[in-house]
Amino acid sequence: MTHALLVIDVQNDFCPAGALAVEGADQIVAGISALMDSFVSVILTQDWHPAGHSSFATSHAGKSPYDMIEMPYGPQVLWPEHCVQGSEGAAFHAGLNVTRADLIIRKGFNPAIDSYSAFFENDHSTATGLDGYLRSRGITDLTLVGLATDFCVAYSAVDAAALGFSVTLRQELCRAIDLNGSLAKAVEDMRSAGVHLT
Ligand code: VGL
Ligand code: ZN
Repeated sequence: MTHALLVIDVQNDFCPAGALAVEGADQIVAGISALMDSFVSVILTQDWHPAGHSSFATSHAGKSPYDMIEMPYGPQVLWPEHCVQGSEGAAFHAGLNVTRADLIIRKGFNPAIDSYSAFFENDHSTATGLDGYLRSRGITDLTLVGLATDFCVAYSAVDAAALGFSVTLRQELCRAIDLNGSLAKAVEDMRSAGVHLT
């Protein structure tokens, strides 16, 4: 059994003062960096959108942030512009110990498809390559922490469990957006997928 820590999207734009601020996000950063010492492998994800990305409300005439639209792959929330490639908002929070990362996996770079999960884009079929990386390294168990509990963390946890990894979510080291009950739904989805929630 080899156990890795998967740190989801601890980036400036999801922290207070960021473009898509998640309440209390800065409170979990020191705890996540400290937790890295307990793992042989640490993997980070980084939301990484080109300018004009299809998940941005500004890319759709007449739409506002948090509106829903129908994309070819299903319903999609529209977001404020965030985590634009190379921007300060896309950079990791200064308190995150990025030195410990074996791998940084970027996602959301396809202009036409959003990617919440660290494993698949939102079409649920285009792979990011993380599954193959973990299997090649013999990693069987994952602990997840980061942002946001009800979007990128939950999608990653559910996909990881479905792919056969043993998945633990440290809820105290996550923070949620909680849009129209999305947190309660995400917790239920993770429970039914077999994710162990602490
Ligand atoms: C996220 C919305 C848009 C996340 C990323 O990291 O949870 N949420 N892009
Ligand atoms: Zn995003």
